[in-house]
Amino acid sequence: MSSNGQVHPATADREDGPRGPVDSSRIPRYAGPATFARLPRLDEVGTAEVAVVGVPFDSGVSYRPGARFGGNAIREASRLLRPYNPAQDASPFALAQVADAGDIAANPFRIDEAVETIEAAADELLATGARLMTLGGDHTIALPLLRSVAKKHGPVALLHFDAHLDTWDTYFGAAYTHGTPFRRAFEEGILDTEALSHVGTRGPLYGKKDLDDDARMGFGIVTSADVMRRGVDEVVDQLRRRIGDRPLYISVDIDVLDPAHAPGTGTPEAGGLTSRELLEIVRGLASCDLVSADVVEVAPAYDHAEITSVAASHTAYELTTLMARGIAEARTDSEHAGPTTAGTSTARTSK
Ligand SMILES: [Mn+2]
Repeated sequence: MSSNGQVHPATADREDGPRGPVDSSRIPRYAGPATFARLPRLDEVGTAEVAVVGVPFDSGVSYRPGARFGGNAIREASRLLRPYNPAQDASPFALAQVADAGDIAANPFRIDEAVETIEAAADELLATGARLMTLGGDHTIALPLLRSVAKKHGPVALLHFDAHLDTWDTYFGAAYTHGTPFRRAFEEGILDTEALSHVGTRGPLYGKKDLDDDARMGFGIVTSADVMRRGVDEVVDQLRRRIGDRPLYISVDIDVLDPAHAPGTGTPEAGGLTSRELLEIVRGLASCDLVSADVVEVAPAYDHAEITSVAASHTAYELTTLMARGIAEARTDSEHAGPTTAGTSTARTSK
């Protein structure tokens, strides 16, 4: 992203801890180019502990296109996020350096090449020590992201919020689509099959075999109706038991939400979660070792009044907070283990 028109010129100095968002009491929230949560760009801070990265790719969709515009819609809707998260009692941008890494330039005409490009770009960011908070893009992008994360951590636990299973085999003979990433990931052995869960599943399938295949891969399902009947706390307990202390990847297809809460998406299904339920389940996973996450399938052309992108921006904020808390905890543990220089817990505001 260009710095032209930037109203908060970067400072190179990071010695006082993470650089936080632009001060919205001094510079109006609606001014200047949008980065996620008004955070600095990655090139302004050098390295980040959490890199927010866009993947404007939607050539893998089976129905409505448009998720290529999702990342920037989420960034625009994230202007109203504030630095303290009371639900998790944490200031994520002070606990860790979070920065907007811009977009991965994936080829819209060659899906195979795009998948390779996304994997290589994710490898590069992960190699710097960053965790990824990826903004989609359609769900195809989860496969290269999981490949990259598994190279670093080994097979990962997967928590998949979605109306759909996304473990179908092919569409029109194509292996890489937004309905097939988790079957490919299973086949490649990059998922920990003891800890795979779908949450929010609902809607018609092609046949019962879809569910049989999915169960054979090791997935457990918490349907949208289960969340309603059993409640958030019980669902969170079950998920946490299943995940344990494994490295965890969370993939959120925004169509997990009811179309009332997320109309701007490619394959909407009635009877979904509320945004309140989704945010509460995510917050409940604070003890888990979240190594990276994505929020995908925001298609702003079908949105109204930023309903969908606001929900997505808050979801990404909660996920980012989980990662920042994990990073801060790991730092505290290593400080107790040996004499290292302590970082401060306050983020400076970008001027
Ligand atoms: Mn999906």
